[in-house]
Amino acid sequence: MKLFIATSNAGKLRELLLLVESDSRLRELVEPVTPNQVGIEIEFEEHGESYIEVAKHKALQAAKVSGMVSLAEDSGLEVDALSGFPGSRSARFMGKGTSYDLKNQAILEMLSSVPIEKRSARYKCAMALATPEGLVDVVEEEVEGLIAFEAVGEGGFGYDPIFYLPGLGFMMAQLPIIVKNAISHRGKAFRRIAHAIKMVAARI
Ligand code: ITT
Repeated sequence: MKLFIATSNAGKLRELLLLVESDSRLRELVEPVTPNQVGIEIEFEEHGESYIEVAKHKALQAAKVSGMVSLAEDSGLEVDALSGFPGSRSARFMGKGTSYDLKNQAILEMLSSVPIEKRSARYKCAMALATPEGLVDVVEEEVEGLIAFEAVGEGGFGYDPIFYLPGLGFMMAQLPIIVKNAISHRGKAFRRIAHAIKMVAARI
């Protein structure tokens, strides 16, 4: 079965492709298809609802446009000291074209006087699976961390250089992608929805 990985975000795409690849049963059942491979430009209109609602909307829209079973997700970084900001505005904060070096510096500056014990944050990810006939499943997961005092690491994408994992003692951007997938909001959400993907693939 073809599975359309409906995202315009290269970092998300890389992680999702590896998640499919890492599951031996899925690898047999599913052929992942990227927007580039089929010449579909993903440009979701974002509605200001919950991650779950936005993820559902993205997956349904993608399935309709592509005619394929589609996987989409909506995610964001929530910083407690900023009352959950940037949250659903994580991609649009300072403009979509602004580099994450600048976005990360801006967040570090906003938190410059915030002590370590008040720097808690989390990544959230809602992931949805839809067929052209309708929604199949949606899940939401998160990973807790702290906003560091400086950006470190070259891996991952987005806010990963400032997202510190106290349990591991590393920034998210210091983890190899396979380790990030093992602990991340996206990896956890994917492993939960993988069951639904297998069910749909077995039925088709
Ligand atoms: P699509 O809607 O096309 O999938 P997008 O980047 O616009 O791509 P979102 O609206 O879901 O996606 O925004 C998610 C943003 O949250 C993303 O652009 C990053 O800024 C941030 N983010 C989410 N997961 C992340 C991760 O694992 N590492 C770093 N930043 C992340």
